[in-house]
Amino acid sequence: VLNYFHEVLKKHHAGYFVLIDPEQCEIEKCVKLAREIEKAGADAILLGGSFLTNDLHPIAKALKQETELPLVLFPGDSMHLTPHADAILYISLISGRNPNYLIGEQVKAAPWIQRYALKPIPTGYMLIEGGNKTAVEFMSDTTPIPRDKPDIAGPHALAAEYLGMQMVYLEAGSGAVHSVPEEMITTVKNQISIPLIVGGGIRTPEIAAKKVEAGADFIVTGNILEENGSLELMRAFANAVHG
Ligand code: 1GP
Repeated sequence: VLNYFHEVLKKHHAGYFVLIDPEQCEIEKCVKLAREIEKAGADAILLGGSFLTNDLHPIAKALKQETELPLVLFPGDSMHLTPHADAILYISLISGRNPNYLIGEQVKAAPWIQRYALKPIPTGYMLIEGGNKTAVEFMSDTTPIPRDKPDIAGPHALAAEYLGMQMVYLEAGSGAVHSVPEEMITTVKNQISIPLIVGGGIRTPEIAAKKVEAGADFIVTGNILEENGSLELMRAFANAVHG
């Protein structure tokens, strides 16, 4: 899947991922959304969220059966695992100083990732202040990096690369009032050579295009398509990101 991500970057200016939060949709709605995501030209489906009470297995299984797109888990913790996916963003919340989300959940998840034969993609996950308290901030009990401090974000991303991580994810949090600032994206991008994912609070294709221009390699949208999952809007996002 990581090779596929690199292929996407060779083909397009940047790639587009759509996040499906299993907490926000029942199976049929999730499947319908996934079919539209595929038709719209997105590059992968991320599946996950900060807090989960729905059963992940049947949702992932249905998505896998109904679409050809890579299905990548985006877990909130070590319980959010299923064999019905292609890969998992093996994230360490490096902007925080909570050891449980730096290494604890990863240790608990590792044997299950092996058992389920999921491909782990080591990802340095950085929470950036988004103007409101998001679920990820609350659940992880970590302090986001202030949005006006790109100089703090840069070395975090560089440390992720030096630790051998394969991607960096700048996250304003799902439903953030403010998305990650362009200045921060550019600062981080200039310090690393691994792909940069940006998500949280991106609500229009124009804003997505600005993030790409600033240096984002992959854009993630979630909420906006759960609210308005029109094929047209998804196509507009995919086109804006692919350039
Ligand atoms: C959250 O970055 C994703 O992890 C998506 O955020 O739901 O605000 O688009 P939104």
